[in-house]
Order: sequence, then structure tokens, then C-alpha cells
Amino acid sequence: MGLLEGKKALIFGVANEKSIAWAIAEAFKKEGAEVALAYANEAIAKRVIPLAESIGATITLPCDVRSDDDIKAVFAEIGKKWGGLDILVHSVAFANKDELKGSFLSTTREGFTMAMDISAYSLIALAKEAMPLLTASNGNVLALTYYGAQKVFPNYNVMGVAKAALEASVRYLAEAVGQDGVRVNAISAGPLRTLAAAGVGGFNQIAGHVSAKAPLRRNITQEDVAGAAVYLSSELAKAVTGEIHFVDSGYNIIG
Ligand code: KAL
Repeated sequence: MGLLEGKKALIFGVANEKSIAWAIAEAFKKEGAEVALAYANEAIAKRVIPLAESIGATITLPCDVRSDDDIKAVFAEIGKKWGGLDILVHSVAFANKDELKGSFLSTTREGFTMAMDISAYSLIALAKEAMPLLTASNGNVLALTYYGAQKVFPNYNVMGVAKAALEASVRYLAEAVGQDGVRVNAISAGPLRTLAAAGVGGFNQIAGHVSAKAPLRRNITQEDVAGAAVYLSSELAKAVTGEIHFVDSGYNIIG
């Protein structure tokens, strides 16, 4: 028996086969869950739909998380097809490339608003629409974050502020939905070479520092994150909520 046998999981944020969300989808499937994928736009659909088919995920839905109408449509469809939901995964973030270099002082109002909307507010918007489906099964919500929410890293800039808002939102949401039996947690993953990391400066230096200084003296893999995602979404973690759980080779404990 898998740890997620019979559970239904909706995952936002698969962009390609290197996505953390994709490793989570594969691990969930392996543990017996049924998986649906929501994708951001048509360009991404071309990659996501074949991936979905490869794990027998029959539900793939378009969703721009900036649109309340898109979000409503996704959960209406999940309600119609599944009648409930056990697991919601939020693995979505975006900031304009211009904001991810140079001085944080240059952050623009537009760039700040965009990063906050897509990377932090969207968790609240998704959770709100998912709640009627999640309550029936004591479901759970899982978000992805990065240590740049808590400490300053070069180039992470406005995304660090957005992740700080996301982490605080995890705690406030956990309090808001706990009385309905729903849990909310985040995984703070170490540096991973995903599409989001591509073309942004400073990644190699940060990854090099982790492999030199982290207690485990290595970088993590997408599968390392997926393992923690399975645990947090399973009955094993039924008393765990409002947590930011580091999967980072222990890097965050080093001073
Ligand atoms: C300090 C680190 C080095 C990298 C710095 C910034 C990373 C920001 C993450 C953010 C999500 C990246 C973007 O939004 C890129 C975007 O401007 C252009 N890319 C895209 O549009 C692609 C096609 C799509 C798929 O990407 C998105 N986001 O939709 C942080 C490193 C060490 C850890 C990382 C990468 C953390 C993280 O938050 O991803």
C-alpha cells in the first residue's frame, strides 16, 4: 500500500521534467495518488500534457493564477470530476527578470506587485477556492519556498520578499483552516536547477556554497523534495501544520 493510496492531488507549477512540481507528481503517483496538473499557459501546456499522460493523469487544466475566473474554473472542474480533493500543491512563483539582478533598491512598484500576486497571494486565492473540496477529507495544502525569504541572497531580491509573504501566509492560512481539519505547510528547498533558476545570475555560487558548507556536504535533488512532500501530504504528518520544513542538506542551521 502506498502512503497516498486513493488520495486525489491537484498540482500547480509543472513547467518541465526538471520542475519540483513534476518530481512531486511522480512521487505522489508512485504512492498511490491520483494526480491532476494545472498549467500556466499554452506554451507550457505543450510540455505538461505529455508529462501528465506519462503518469496516467487525465486531468490537465489551464490556470493563470492572477485570474480569479481561471481559479474558479479549475476548482469547478475538479469538483465535477472528483467531487473532492485531498492535496493541493502550490509550486508557483514569478518575478520579472529585471527585478532579479542588481540592487534591491531598484525594485519597482509594478515588479513588486507582480511578484507578490503570482508568488504569494495566489496561495491564498487557491486555498480559498479549494477549501470546500478539502474539508470533506481533512486535506492539506503544500507550498514551495526558499531560504531567501529569511536571509538575503544576491539577486533573489523581490522574490525574497514574496517568499517571506508566502511563508507568513502559510502560518495564517494554517490557523484559518485548521478548525476545518485542513493543514497548510511549506517546504523550503535548497537550490535546484529548474526552469525558474535558468538565466538568473548567482545560482552556481549559491549551490557551491551549499555543497561546501551544508551538514550533508551536498546539494539536494528534486526527489529529496518529493519525499518530504509525500510525508507532509500523508497521514504520517496529520498533526503537522503551519510549518516551513527545510529540505536543504541542513544548510540553514549553519551560521
Ligand atoms: C538566489 C537564487 C538565484 C536565482 C535568483 C532568483 C530566482 C528567482 C525565482 C523566480 C521564480 C524566477 C523567475 O521568475 C524567472 C522569470 O523571470 C523568467 N522565467 C520564466 O518565465 C520561466 C520560463 C518560467 C517557467 O518561470 C517561472 N517562474 O514562471 C535562488 C536560487 C538559489 C533558488 C531558486 C531558483 C529559488 C526559486 O524561488 O525558484
